[in-house]
Amino acid sequence: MKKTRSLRLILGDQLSPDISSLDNISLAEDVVLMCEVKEEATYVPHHKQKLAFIFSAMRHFSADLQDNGINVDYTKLDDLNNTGSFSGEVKRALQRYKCHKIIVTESGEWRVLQMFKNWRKTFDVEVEIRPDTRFLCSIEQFKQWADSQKQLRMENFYRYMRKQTGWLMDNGKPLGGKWNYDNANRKALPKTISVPVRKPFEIDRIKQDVMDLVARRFPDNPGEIKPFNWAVSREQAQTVFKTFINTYLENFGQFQDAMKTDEDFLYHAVISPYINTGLLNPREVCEAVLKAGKKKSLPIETIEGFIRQVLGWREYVRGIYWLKMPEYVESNTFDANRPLPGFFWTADTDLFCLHQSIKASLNNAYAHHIQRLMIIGNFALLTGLTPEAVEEWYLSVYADAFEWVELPNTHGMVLYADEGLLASKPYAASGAYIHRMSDYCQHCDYNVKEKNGQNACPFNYLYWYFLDKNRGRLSQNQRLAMPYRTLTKMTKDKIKMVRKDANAFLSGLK
Ligand code: DLZ
Repeated sequence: MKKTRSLRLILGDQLSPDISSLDNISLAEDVVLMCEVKEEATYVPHHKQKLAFIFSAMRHFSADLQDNGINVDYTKLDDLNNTGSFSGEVKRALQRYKCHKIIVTESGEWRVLQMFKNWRKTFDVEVEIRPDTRFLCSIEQFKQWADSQKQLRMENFYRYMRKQTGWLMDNGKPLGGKWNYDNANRKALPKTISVPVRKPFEIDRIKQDVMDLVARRFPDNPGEIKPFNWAVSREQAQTVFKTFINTYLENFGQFQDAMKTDEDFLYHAVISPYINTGLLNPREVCEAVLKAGKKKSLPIETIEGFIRQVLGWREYVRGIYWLKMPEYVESNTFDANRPLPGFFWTADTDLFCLHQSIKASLNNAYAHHIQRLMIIGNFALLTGLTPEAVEEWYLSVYADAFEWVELPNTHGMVLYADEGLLASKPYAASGAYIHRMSDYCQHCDYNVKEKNGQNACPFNYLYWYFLDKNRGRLSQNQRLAMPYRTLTKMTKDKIKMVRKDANAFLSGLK
């Protein structure tokens, strides 16, 4: 008899009811395979909460599929026969179910896609790899856009996507007259404002089992498992998103770049882990924000700021990743080679802004984008930390981090290690920026107003040291014309002091 059964593999970041690998599934015949495997759990030292979030979300998703009459074969990490890899689990399932075909949605990561392609040679069955239709721009469409461009700038891609979707458009022109309201997204938080507290979810049976598993199997991984406040099902993720719309959205735009001591989430949506694992769909969140903006007459900078992150940045970095992998990782613009300091894993540093941002990352498996870019990333850039180590850290600690999104953001935007392919200038800043955007400096042992000497904020002299050291590469960059004019006017003695302070600081960095 002819075999007609398909094996449909669903990965831990493909937890969407409309994932293409489930299209035209036969409830009578087909089997969905989901597996917790050591290979994925250990390819970087994932934060404990990231592991618990992904495994819990996978188990909930499997239960939801089964409630809908779908046949799911689910391997838990601790199952005795678990081979520890996708390939091993697929092989076992093929033998168990006598399938004639594997169906899978293309993976988010290049490494895993190579594995899928290899299966065409190693398994004696057809392997159908379907496009991931959850993105708003396909890989093919991005390539076509890229071919039409001299430079691959996010802003131009974003405008293209605004035209494609018609979002925030008015007769072919940007709504409100401007494409980008980034300038209006940079207000510092007033002292008196208090951010509404977020309600945690209850720890259900699935979460508790998984938290116990992670605590037992990964005791030395970064971060703490508790408090575990992540939503782990589509229903819970929708609740988080609705709360964002009703409670936080109206202030999100103006305070997008603000930072405040011990306020780890401020007005951010904190939905990136849910979109990146598939619990929420990027189109649905954008449409809901557009609708709320109209209904509540919210300021354009709020709505545009949100749409820019999801329709612009998120789709753009994914496009860059698939356009440039696997070579993308190889460049290292500044030949940066300093090892990651130990405090990245403990937050034990006397630079208060860095302490706050790393502490937030380790406590929550999350930090908002300005902490990631302008505090932790800025420090990594200015001190010349090795790109590979910084990238592994970002991929490990954040619950939303999968290589397709982490790598361009870290390699390109944070470290400018891609020779400026992604960012038009390095995101380098002195203490003045941190002081303007946060209240961190007032709690810090260093003095942000001092430029040199033992008490001076290290970001101050490290910033000028970075520009001085990289004159050859950066001084012709138009976007850096102003700081280079200042640097040119600096006296020799002043530059000597900058170099001395920076070298003393860097030699003490462990
Ligand atoms: C991140 C992750 C982890 C930690 N564990 C699993 C797992 O056990 N099983 C699984 O299907 N997916 C996991 N993931 C997500 C995968 O790493 C992700 O799907 C691939 O990197 C492809 O993007």
